[in-house]
Amino acid sequence: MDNQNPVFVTQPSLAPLEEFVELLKGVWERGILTHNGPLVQRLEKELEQKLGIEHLAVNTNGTIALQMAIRALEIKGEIITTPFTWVATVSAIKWEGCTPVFCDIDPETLNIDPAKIEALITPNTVAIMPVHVFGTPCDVDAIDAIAKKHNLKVIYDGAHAIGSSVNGKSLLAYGDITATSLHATKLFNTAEGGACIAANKELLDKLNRIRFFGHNDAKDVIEDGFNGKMTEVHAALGLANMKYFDEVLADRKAKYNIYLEALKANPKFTFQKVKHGETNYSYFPVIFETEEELLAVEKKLNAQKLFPRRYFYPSVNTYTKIVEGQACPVSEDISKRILCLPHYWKLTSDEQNLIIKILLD
Ligand code: T4K
Repeated sequence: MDNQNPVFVTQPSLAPLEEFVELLKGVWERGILTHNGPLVQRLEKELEQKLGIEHLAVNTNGTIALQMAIRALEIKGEIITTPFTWVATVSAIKWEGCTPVFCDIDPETLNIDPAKIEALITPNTVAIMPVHVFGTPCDVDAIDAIAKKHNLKVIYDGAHAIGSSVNGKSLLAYGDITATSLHATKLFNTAEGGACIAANKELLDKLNRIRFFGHNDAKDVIEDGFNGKMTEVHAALGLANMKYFDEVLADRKAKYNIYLEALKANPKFTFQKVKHGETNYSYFPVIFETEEELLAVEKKLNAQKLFPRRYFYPSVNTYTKIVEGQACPVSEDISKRILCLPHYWKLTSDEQNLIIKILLD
């Protein structure tokens, strides 16, 4: 049977509207819409409790969270990062006056390849900014060891990583700072939003000042800050959605396993490997043998109103406006052959089965 309604790569996970409205009533009564209001503070506490972490500050979005992290660590120079990411990782580095240096990826985990980092370190290197791609944990122990040896900071781009873990600990707890995204397309969302998770209280205080124009309590300005505040309306959505966090995560895992079981025996496809810790199963990427095969399958899916996405294509090191002359053959190759299948809470089993059928056709 033909598919009737368009199915996109994802759809926001949303609590019932009444539960969001209930929280909004309090916002209306108080008249406090922003500036570290009670719901923002509650969301921070609930996220910390849910993830078993400390020192979390929410903000406007994941891109600003990365910029806040760079500012808080007061670094200027070269930052070693991955080309297999969303452009925001690299634009954040550039907005903060630093230079991105691309390190190629491990072809199995699709994350930065720790074995290739040291060769890129120069006297100007100040930090490593790996990405936990699609929620799959990086080799945090290896990265930590390199950073310690060369006295570098580590900022994890954990935009996809809420709900992932390593050594039984939330993945967001690693590095000097982890920045995450709470965007509509993420496992847990506040429509737009993000958060920084700092290694200590001193850094957290600094991040809180940076997101509030650099002010301290005495209204002096003691940081190079900007406006990175989350509103009460966004926090209300986060609090409403929080109730469904575990259900959404479990559903992603179940659907991820359905895809994997159905497709794994087919030699045409390979899959991202989880070698360290546990993923949050938030994306389902399939790696094809060739770009031509990917395009042919994409066309068949589109004909049935099924719209997967080519995350991440092209490899960020090849964008015109980024930085010239840094080849990353593994990332460039995989970028051309990888497709993320529709994967979200309300995806029906009929829709998922149709996607599988078309892939196996
Ligand atoms: N670092 C990494 C590694 C990232 O992946 C990202 C963002 C960031 C940093 C920065 O975090 P933020 O500053 O964004 O918080 C999306 C997201 O906009 C972006 O957040 C995300 N990564 C990136 C991987 O994907 P698009 O251009 O694919 O979004 P869009 O609007 O095409 O959405 C995809 C599908 O989702 C649509 O086809 C339909 C559905 N959708 C989307 C939205 C926004 C909905 O159903 N409702 C919605 O409201 O970028």
